[in-house]
Amino acid sequence: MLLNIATLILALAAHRASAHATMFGVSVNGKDAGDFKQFIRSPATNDPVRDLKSPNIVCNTQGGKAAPSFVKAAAGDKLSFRWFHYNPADPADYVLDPSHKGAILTYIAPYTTGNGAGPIWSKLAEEGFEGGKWATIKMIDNKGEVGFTLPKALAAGKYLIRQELLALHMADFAGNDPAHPGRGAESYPSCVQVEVSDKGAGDAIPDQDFDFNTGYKYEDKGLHFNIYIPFDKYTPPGPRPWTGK
Ligand SMILES: [Cu+2]
Repeated sequence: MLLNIATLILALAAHRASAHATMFGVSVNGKDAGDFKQFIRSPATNDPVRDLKSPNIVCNTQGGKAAPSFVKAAAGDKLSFRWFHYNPADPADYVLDPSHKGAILTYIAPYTTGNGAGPIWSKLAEEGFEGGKWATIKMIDNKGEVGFTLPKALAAGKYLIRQELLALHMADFAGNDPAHPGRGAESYPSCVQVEVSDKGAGDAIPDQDFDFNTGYKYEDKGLHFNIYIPFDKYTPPGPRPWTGK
């Protein structure tokens, strides 16, 4: 009981409203892709999403508002998404509060102007707790950048790429536990419009058909996980990554 109270105080203290993050940029093979508002469907705030039944869990609160343009890339390119707390131009600001320990997951779907709800997603990359460090802490160490590679086999065309910080600092109780309201994993999803060129592209269409509203469950061990006690292993929610093979 004492441990539980200590954990609760720790978790509540960690959850300052100001401690969240959102996505502020994209690089392709190390080159900045320019004004992020052109291709990221940015939410109006940096608040987390906790409701697994809401379409906001997919591409956040502005997910159904298409951005004007696309990041141009090729199959096999190394993409990098850049996260920050609030204002990357403010030298006193920071990437993410280190209380927000958790996983970083990247998914892809065929392009839609809609909000991304439905069984259209495949996972491209995931990192949870490896080498003694949470993925979000590695991201902070890496100045907010999270890299991944577009599979060589990926077909040319327009896509949405969704990257999610999955903070687990409140996830020692399930997100729908009536006895512990406001707890559970905090998702920070962001969707980027990407156009993959014909050059060097394969012909594989991502086909995992994952649906966040039915595939993410409150009791999933990847979303309901106590980071404050010793553990052997953490497995993120969702399928294992699609490789195009
Ligand atoms: Cu936060």
